[in-house]
This record gives sequence, structure tokens and C-alpha cells, in this order.
Amino acid sequence: MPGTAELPVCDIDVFSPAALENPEELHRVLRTAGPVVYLSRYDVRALARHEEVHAALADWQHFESGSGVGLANFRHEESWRPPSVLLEADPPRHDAPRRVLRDILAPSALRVLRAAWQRAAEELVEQVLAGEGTFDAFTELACAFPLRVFPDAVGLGPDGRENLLPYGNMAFNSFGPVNDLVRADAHRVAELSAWVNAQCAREALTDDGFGARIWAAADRGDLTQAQAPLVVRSLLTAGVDTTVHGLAACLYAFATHPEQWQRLRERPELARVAFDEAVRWQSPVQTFFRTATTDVTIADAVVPEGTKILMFLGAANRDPGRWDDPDRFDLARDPSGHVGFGMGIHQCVGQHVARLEAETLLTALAARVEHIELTATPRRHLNNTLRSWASLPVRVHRTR
Ligand code: EJD
Repeated sequence: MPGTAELPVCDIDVFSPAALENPEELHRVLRTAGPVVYLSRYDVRALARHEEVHAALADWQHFESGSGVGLANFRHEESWRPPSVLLEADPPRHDAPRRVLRDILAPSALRVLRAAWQRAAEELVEQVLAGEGTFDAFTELACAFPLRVFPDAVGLGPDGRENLLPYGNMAFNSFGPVNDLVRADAHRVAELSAWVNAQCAREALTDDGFGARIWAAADRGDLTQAQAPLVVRSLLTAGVDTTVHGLAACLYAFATHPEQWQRLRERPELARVAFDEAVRWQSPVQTFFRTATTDVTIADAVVPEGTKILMFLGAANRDPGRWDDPDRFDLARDPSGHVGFGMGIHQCVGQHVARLEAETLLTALAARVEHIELTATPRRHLNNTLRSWASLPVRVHRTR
């Protein structure tokens, strides 16, 4: 490859099962190799240090999203679905959908949901405590809670909600290479896409949810009629698996750091910091790509125009050059500045929804549970983009 002679080269398959199962080791290798590393397996350049990842995320003018934020380059390949008008768009086309969703998902707009979500969290926690105190915290809490509150908030009908997680799993796999993870779900693409697309129609949505507000924005002329269903689709793609694995990251963190759980119980107002620290520490969204709009120089390395650059959010979030004792999950640190929600104009527009889910669930748990401990080794689920889980077997002790 021209222009790679002077770059450190890494020939590891960064999307292999081994790398996805244990990314920390790979992250160390990449951060140590240099500020820009050539990944020969995929012919892309990679960033794994906080400074470079942060800078690239902030520089949408030189690192575009419109050619896709996965490995596939939309300049040369067609996507498996019509591109997202948010995620896979650049200014100015990106801006109207972004504004609409920003307003609908703003903290002030979510205030009306808090009481109901608090109650739902309390009910769910009481439900898991009604048994022996041993259960799978991944399925019973991390999956169950978002599925209980989020689809209702969007305004989905009652049927087919079991498709949400499989669709998200497929979408997040699709940002990586066409490997076994992608091939395993290939037979479901048409069926799952058809179901999700059908839920995005105005008629499929209740008249009081996020979905209806997106259609109302189209009626006002803030979006085109063609954009509206795609913005609903963004909620359904980005809003479920991410929060499920983000909550799982919190539960895993507390099950393995009992002293931090005690700190949260003493000061439940730390729930929001705890969520951010868990997002920093686990980085549920591990990687994203951008495409260089011109030849761009990063730390003396040229990224040629039109080529992909892979950003390791999880590596940046544990960069010892940015964080003290980065591998420690610690509620006493200030996790702000982590890139787990991205950075810049594409930074997660749903993060207030995610924070509200985490805050209500963790607060309900902290008020009722003295200890959380693992009863068996947790199991990961492998995904090309998400640091995800299959099970988190725990025992909890109810507060006396
Ligand atoms: C995403 C990293 C969409 C869409 C938007 C955002 C994500 C995925 C899909 C969440 C990326 O607009 O469809 S975390």
C-alpha cells in the first residue's frame, strides 16, 4: 500500500472472535504501536489513543460519515439498507434530522417519563427479588428494563418487539467486515428489516411517543416526509442494544467492584456518574469508522483521501495518557471527556434517554440491594461493534 511504509503495521484481525472477546490486549498493542497504525488485514488506518480519537471525532470536515461509519465504503459499495439520515450523513443534510431528534430527546422533553420509568424500575427490581435472589442480571435487568420502557416511549405497537434486539445486533455487526458474525444473521436481514421498516410508518405508531413527534416535525416541514420514517428507524436501531449493553456494563462493574456498590448505596445521586464511568470502562460501542475527505495528516501520518479510518473508542477510554489508572472502575473519578458516546456533531443524541434508564434502574436497585455478586463466569456475546453480553449470573442480597 502506498503511503504506509513509515507507519507501524498491525496484522491482527481486530474483528476476530479472540480480539472481540478480549479487546484490552489488542487496545494496548494498538496504543503502544503509535498514534496511527496500519491494519494490513483490512487496509485501513486505526486510531487508539484518546487524543487522536477525540480529534478525529471532532473533525467532521476532514472525517466524513456520509461514506458510511462501518468498514464498507458507500462510495464503492451499497449499504444493506438505505443509509441513515443521521449517522451516515454529513452537514448540511445531517443537521435537520439531528435538530429534530435533539429536541425530542432533550432532557426537558424526557421529564414527563421519569416517574413512570422510576416505577417500572422499582417493579422490575421487586420482581427479580421475589425469587431466590439468584438470576441472570443480563436478561432479567439489562435486557428487560429497556424493553419495558423504550418501545412504549417510541410508541411501538405490542407485536414483534422480540425483533428489536436481533435487528440491532445485525445492524451493529454490519459496521464491521463480512465475517461469521454477519453471515450468521444473513438469513434474517429481509425479515427483520421488513418488520422494523413497518414500525416506522405513521400508522404503526401511537400518537404520543417519540415516533409521533418525528412525524409531527415532518408535518411542520422540519423534515421531509421521506426522512421521517428513517429517523424513527434510527431510534429503533440505535436505542435498544446500546442501552441494554450499557446497563449490563454497569451491573458487571458493580458485581465485580463491591466497594463501588457500597459507595453508590451511600450516595445514590452518583448513579449518573456511575453510568458514565461504566460506559468509559466498558465502552459498549467499541469502534467506528470515518472516511477522509482529503489527504489528512494525523501525527505526521497521511490518511489518503477517500480511505477509511477506524477509531477505537474503547482503547481511547482506557488510554493511560489520558486517564489515571484507566483499568479501574471508580466512582470517584471524573469520567467526562470519555468518547463512549462519541464526540462532536454526531455525539449520541439519545444519551439523555440512556442516562435516564440507567439512573432509574440503578437507583431502584441501590435502594433494595445490599450486595451483588457473580455466581458464575459472565458470558460475552460477540458483535463486531458492541461490547456485549450473553449472561451475567448474579446473587443479590436484599436490604434488610
Ligand atoms: C449508533 C453507535 C441510525 C443509527 C444511529 C446511531 C447508531 C446506529 C444507527 C449508536 C452508533 O441512525 O440508524 S451507537
